[in-house]
Amino acid sequence: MRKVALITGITGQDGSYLADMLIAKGYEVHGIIRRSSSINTERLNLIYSDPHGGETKLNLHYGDLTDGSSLCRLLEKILPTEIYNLGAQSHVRVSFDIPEYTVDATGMGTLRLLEAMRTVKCRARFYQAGSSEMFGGLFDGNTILNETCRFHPRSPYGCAKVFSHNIAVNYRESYGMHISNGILFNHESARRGTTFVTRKITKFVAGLLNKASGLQTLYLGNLVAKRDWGYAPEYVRAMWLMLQQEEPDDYVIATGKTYSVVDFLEAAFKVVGIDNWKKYVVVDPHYFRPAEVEVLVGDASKARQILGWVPTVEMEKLARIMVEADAYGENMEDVRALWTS
Ligand code: NAP
Ligand code: F7E
Repeated sequence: MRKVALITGITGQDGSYLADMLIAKGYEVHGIIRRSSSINTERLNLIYSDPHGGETKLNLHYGDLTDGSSLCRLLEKILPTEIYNLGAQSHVRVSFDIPEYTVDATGMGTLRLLEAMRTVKCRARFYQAGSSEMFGGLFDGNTILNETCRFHPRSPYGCAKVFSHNIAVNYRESYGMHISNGILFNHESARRGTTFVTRKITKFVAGLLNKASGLQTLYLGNLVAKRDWGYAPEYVRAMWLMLQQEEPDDYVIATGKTYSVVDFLEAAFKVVGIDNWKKYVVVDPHYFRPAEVEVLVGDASKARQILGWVPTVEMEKLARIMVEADAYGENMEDVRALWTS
């Protein structure tokens, strides 16, 4: 059977891992990339090969979630059997600065892609990258969030993701499309963007090992916020598992444990043998958000029962993996082992 995947957001953290995993599973992988003045396909370096050199399993195409006609043309050309919609303006703080663009790409982009599918009669299975930010400020200190909890987004990004989730459910119900929504809690890795809090910390900590780096102060925002942090390579496997099910459905993907930014700081500094992280950290209100999501923790029991998905990397191990990768480079053997175990 043809196994052809189309990934939006392939240059991002999750897209690059997913592409690697799918190629190993024998898929022909296609990804949509945006034109930019400098090349930003760095995360794909390990799996990219020049198409002029013969057959390649990774195919990149220019397109954009804000440009519906490009999506139609690509679907007609590629004829995917699975579509993973990971493209988004994914930074919560930045979504307050560019709300219109965020909603256009992260919200309307999903609708454009689904409409493109209807227009060209594409029956591919579809994964929508939902987020724990959709729950937002719901946490009351007791509730571990699952698929039955209501949404209360606290940012333009969260609002856009709620729209995408709802339109995905609506297209599943209206047109019988095989669409699954993942509601993923924070997941991090060596490939995490450097302005997200975990990677900002691990990059700084690894820099302390290199005296020449010169950075002695780490400016951060809200240190008491708590997140359910998992490991991205495990989370992309959950996306794939969702599309292998006979019936489409919605799943929370999370570790079930929550830690503060302070906890993560302590764990990351401990990797390089420093107890007194306070000596290096200064709180800068610039990084505060107009509305914050204080605590998130997810219940992935449904994914465990139906998909057989179980996370194995928790916060302390995650901090170690990330600091070591920032210091010495990513260990892809360990990453790929997670997809075959
Ligand atoms: P990421 O590293 O920020 O990657 C986002 C990707 O989307 C990049 O490839 C980016 O391209 C692309 N993109 C941005 N705007 C686009 C547009 N207008 N058209 C097409 N592509 C566009 O995000 P990630 O961490 O891999 O997350 C993947 C998806 O899961 C996102 O939808 C995110 O919102 C969602 N999510 C992430 C988490 C998490 O903790 N990581 C949790 C829940 C949900 P450029 O490289 O050109 O910028
Ligand atoms: O913030 C606090 C900040 O930007 C985590 C995205 O992948 O996960 C991500 O969104 C917490 C927040 O991730 C800094 O206020 C403190 O409480 O790393 P973050 P996020 O906002 O949780 C969700 C699930 C997604 O879907 C998103 O796409 O850390 N914080 N100091 C800081 N955050 C940042 N970025 N920078 C700081 O200096």
